[in-house]
Amino acid sequence: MRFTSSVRTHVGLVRGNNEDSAFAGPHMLLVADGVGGHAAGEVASASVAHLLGAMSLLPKPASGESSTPDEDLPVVLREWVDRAHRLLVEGVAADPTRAGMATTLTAVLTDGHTFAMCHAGDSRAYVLRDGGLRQVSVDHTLVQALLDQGRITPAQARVHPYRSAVTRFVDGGDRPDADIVLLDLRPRDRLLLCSDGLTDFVDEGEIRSLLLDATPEEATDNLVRAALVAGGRDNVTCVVGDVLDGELMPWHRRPYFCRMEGAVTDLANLIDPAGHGHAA
Ligand SMILES: [Mn+2]
Repeated sequence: MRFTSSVRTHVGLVRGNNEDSAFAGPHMLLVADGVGGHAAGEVASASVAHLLGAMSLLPKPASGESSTPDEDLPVVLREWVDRAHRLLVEGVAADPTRAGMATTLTAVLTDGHTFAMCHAGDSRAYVLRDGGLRQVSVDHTLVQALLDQGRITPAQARVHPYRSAVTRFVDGGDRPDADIVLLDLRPRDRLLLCSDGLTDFVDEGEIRSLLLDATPEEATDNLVRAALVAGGRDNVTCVVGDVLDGELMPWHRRPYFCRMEGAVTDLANLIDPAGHGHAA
């Protein structure tokens, strides 16, 4: 199995810069929403998105790509996230004005048989199957914690003064506390990864209807447009990927099927634009 996908991002109608990054390739889908002053939010999201996206293009060093046992996929993803974290540590050391930069990360990787997701922050992953939409990520936010504890209602959560407070990130500080889980996906499932610039402004009923009966390109266009119609007060990024029955794409063909959008498309935002791998 692999993905066919579309990516769209928009700076929105209020903000002057886009701190979101997205990557979509045959074997990985990813959204990262950066935060931090002095343009460092862009650096965090772009560097993490670029590193993980590039890793998904590598042929596996072992003997044949399909020989890897399924349970290794979360371990692989964990290693990539740790490597991205070390890159951000290095980026802060190189330029202390980047201190405090951070990014959400929601990424799904496949080895052709299984799917693993890593997730930190308030970007989201949804699966559309047989017309039903299901959120498969858990928001790492203060309001989600209060909801889990039964201390507020969903209605109170929507208007909570601290609803934008995110409790987990990938940043240049401690090793990231990302969720890494296997996802049960099969051919004809549709994945949506999105930044909070979509979900803060467009409800899940509308998201579902915009994902139905549309190509990935139409769906991403219509989702981003819906966020703008609703005010567009944040950067908005959507990745829609359909699960295809088929072999992994040979490594030399993968770049032709990859798309990047947002901060990651500007080389000036990459901590290691030459990809020398100092952080490895
Ligand atoms: Mn955002």
